[in-house]
Amino acid sequence: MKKIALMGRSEAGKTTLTQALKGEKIHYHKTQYVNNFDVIIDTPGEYAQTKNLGHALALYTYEADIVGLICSAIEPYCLFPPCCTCMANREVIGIVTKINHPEANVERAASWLRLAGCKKIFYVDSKIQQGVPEILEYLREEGDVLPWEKQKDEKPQKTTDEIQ
Ligand SMILES: Nc1nc2c(ncn2[C@@H]2O[C@H](COP(=O)(O)OP(=O)(O)OP(=O)(O)O)[C@@H](O)[C@H]2O)c(=O)[nH]1
Ligand SMILES: [Mg+2]
Repeated sequence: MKKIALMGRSEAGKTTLTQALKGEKIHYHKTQYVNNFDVIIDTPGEYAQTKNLGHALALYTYEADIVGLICSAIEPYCLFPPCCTCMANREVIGIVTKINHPEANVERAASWLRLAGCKKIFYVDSKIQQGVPEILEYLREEGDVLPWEKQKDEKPQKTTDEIQ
């Protein structure tokens, strides 16, 4: 898998998306520091909201193959300045989260991400895995086996009667 660094304001849904991408049970956990996992870097929202910590985010992009700017569909304003993606010498994709929220304004969030410079935008509800397979597919590299393919290829377990 290509390694993705997730960035966005607090509550945008970076950790929930991380859990969804890893196929873990979704549970709330406030991110206190940068979690540099094998193929995902989950950053605390405060890094994107604080000028000095923002510089640290720029450094973390060098550890990733792709940067994911996260904007939830219920954010009241955009944190990312126009054309900020040119600050990263990595591909930057946009991810709109919480798309099924009753107050969601999905197109507004997507237009902010496009304004920031994201050419490719994904739409997710991490809690129900909606849009998550599309991101995994995008991050896949040659030889990677995605979870649903693994299940398909797995042979059914033999029963004890069949073994005897
Ligand atoms: N329904 C729904 N809820 C979401 C989604 N993404 C996040 N949430 C909820 O939003 C809240 C904040 O999500 P987090 O993933 O912790 O947000 P974060 O961006 O990691 O926040 P920080 O760690 O503070 O930077 C949690 O209660 C999540 O359950 C989503 O796609 N759909
Ligand atoms: Mg978090």
